[in-house]
Amino acid sequence: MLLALLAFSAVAGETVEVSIVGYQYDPAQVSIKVGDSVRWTNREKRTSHSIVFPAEGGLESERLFPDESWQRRFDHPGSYKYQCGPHPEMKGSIVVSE
Ligand SMILES: [Cu+2]
Repeated sequence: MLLALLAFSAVAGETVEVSIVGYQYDPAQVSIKVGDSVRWTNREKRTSHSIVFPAEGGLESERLFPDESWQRRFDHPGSYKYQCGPHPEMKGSIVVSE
């Protein structure tokens, strides 16, 4: 039981916020630790966006309409580049370290 609690606390990371506004991810570059999460929130007035990870078979969030959020936890170190589905010129990256 105690071991289970310790294991849970070890993987319960922080959540970093990224806003989507003006056809940009803000901040576009984020550095986190393994086990942390990133939450993207669409702050536009009327445009929808998504988050796509091309290196992972095109893993994509749902389309986010204004004020909607999507989050993903990162359990492995690495550099994760992403872009917007409908606007591929919108780019960002997450660097995950041990
Ligand atoms: Cu977009």
